[in-house]
Amino acid sequence: MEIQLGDITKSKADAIVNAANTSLLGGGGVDGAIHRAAGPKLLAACRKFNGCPTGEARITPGFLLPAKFVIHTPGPIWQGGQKHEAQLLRNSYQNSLALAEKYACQTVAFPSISTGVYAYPLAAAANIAVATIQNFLKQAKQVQQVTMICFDEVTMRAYQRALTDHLKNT
Ligand code: AR6
Repeated sequence: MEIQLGDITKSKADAIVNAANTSLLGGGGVDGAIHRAAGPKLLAACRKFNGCPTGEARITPGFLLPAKFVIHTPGPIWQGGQKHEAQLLRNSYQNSLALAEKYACQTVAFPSISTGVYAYPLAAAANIAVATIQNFLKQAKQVQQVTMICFDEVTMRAYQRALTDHLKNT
């Protein structure tokens, strides 16, 4: 996997992942940016799902985005760590990757799910993301490259640290 600084709406990956909410009807942060860049057809496609539970994932076309698909997953809202947040965040990465695999995506780009408005502690979230992605890549048949696209340097450094630690310990 790779870690980059950038704007996920510019990514040419086969699929980009959206840090959505359970309504799947858009919001602020990366969700707002993806809906603005994809155009109004994205919202129309999302309405058909009637929402999505935390940790699950749904796929739509990318419409006006360079990416072919958008995979929408609501990550957990941080509530102190005793509300299954870690498992739910793992599920968001795992279920998004499983959908990418099912749709024969070779390249997938993720934002830092749940570490913005949802307030998941950054270092802990980065460790979960890296471990889940690296484990998935060991057995993936379609997905070849996964990129974490970090919007700021603090976030990028946290994911770089998580990847370095993961590679040291495996
Ligand atoms: N490209 C990549 N990363 C971005 C971009 C971008 N264009 N814009 C923001 N980020 P957040 P959450 C980063 O709050 O915590 C929405 O309203 C951002 O800096 O977008 O999962 C949804 O509708 C941060 O590092 O997502 C939900 O209601 C990361 O993306 C709620 O926010 C995630 O921040 C989801 O909260």
